[in-house]
Amino acid sequence: MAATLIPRTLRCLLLPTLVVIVAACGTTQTSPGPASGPVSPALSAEPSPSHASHGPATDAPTPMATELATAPPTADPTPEPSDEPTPEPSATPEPVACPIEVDEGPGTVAGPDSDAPRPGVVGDASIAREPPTISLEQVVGGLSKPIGIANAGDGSGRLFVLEQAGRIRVVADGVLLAEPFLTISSLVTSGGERGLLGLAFHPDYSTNGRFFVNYTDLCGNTAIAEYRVSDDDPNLADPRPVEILLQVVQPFPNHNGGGLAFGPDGMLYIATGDGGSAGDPLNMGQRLDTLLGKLLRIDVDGRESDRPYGLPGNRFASRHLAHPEIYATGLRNPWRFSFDRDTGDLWIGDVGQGGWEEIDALPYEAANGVNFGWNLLEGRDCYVEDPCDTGGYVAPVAVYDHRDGDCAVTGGYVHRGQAPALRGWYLFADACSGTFRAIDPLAGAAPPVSVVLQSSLAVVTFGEGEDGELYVADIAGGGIHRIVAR
Ligand SMILES: [Ca+2]
Repeated sequence: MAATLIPRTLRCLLLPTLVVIVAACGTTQTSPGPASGPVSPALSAEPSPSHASHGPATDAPTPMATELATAPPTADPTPEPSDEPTPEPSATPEPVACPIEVDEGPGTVAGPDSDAPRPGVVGDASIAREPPTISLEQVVGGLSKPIGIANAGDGSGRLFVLEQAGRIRVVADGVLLAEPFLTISSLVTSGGERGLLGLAFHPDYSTNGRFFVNYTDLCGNTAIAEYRVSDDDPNLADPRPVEILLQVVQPFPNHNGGGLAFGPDGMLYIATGDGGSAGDPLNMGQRLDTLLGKLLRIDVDGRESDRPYGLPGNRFASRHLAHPEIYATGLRNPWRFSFDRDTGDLWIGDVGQGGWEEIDALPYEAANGVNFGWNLLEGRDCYVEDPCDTGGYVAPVAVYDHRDGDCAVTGGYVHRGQAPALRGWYLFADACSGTFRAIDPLAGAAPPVSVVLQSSLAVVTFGEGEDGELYVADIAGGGIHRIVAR
């Protein structure tokens, strides 16, 4: 099971795919807001492999895929752990109404911005620090395809781990609880780059019990939904969704983004991919009439007349035909992003096409209305046309190429835990190679990138504990590991 999943998952993260629409529910455009129009039959919950859209050429074994296929067999993540039976939420799912395609035409193009901020979060080089070396300590194992980690910020010290197929598990005092916090597998399409992908707890979770998830729905589209904890058990959520806040139609099975986090401003940020295939054939990254290829920002404490959330003053909102949820654009697959808990700085790991993996970083206020360049740029290089004008796009703070088995960046966090050697370093990894890297945010606009560990894990996510310690999930081995200084 695991052995077949890994290459599939990772290949989908990066390998070029031919432009073949496989689409669930046959949609090619984004459409926020409630579903309308004809109801399509629900898809099977078990999708065909998302790389079914790959042409034969791109599905051929690659050095990377070969390496993964022969990677040391990690423990099978036991598809169905012993605690298996979990009462499914609302036992009979409603018939699925898939959002219909809304073609708004070419729409408005983001374009360059002459005031685009410089990359980096400080911009002044300081005294170079010796990069740390790290190691990993397994906290728990036995998870089924762990793909996300979050904390509730409620003083409990618990970690909440997303299992791709649609469960949230609780790690309390270093122990994986048998009963899931939430099970929504009946609502989730899982496999490849799809599944239950993101989780964020409301900043006032300890008093209001509200939390938010990002998953691939039965139509293959992205859903952002609100849930609440149950009334009487802090380790159990109410299985009934409060509401679905936002749906984003996905034209292809890959590049679904997935990250979800509250910013220092109390707003909910949502990372979407460019919709998939390869090379952004629908130009989602540079269009403002789509929610794809973006970092979105919404106010879950507000409400508009036509939206179940408020709009917090995103700069692009004033542009013709632009979706007002757009905070930043020009992203390819910002699978994981984070805010530095001390400084508020925004860090994005944007998965590249064939050439460059990139890390973007800005003070979060400075990221409102910026264009990170995809698909005009991949990393710092021209992508669709060469030469190209790179002015007006925010360049990455760091890039690395695909030599040495790298192929898909997993954005991390600035370490704010206890170990002095790690404090203040931005740590991230590559999902294909298992290589961990570090950046000193204080080392200027183009800080050096240092390799700090070569691991054998399939690191698909980082997560931050309430105490600032950092964890990673190994989707292949089913473990959660804490990062420690060596
Ligand atoms: Ca970029």
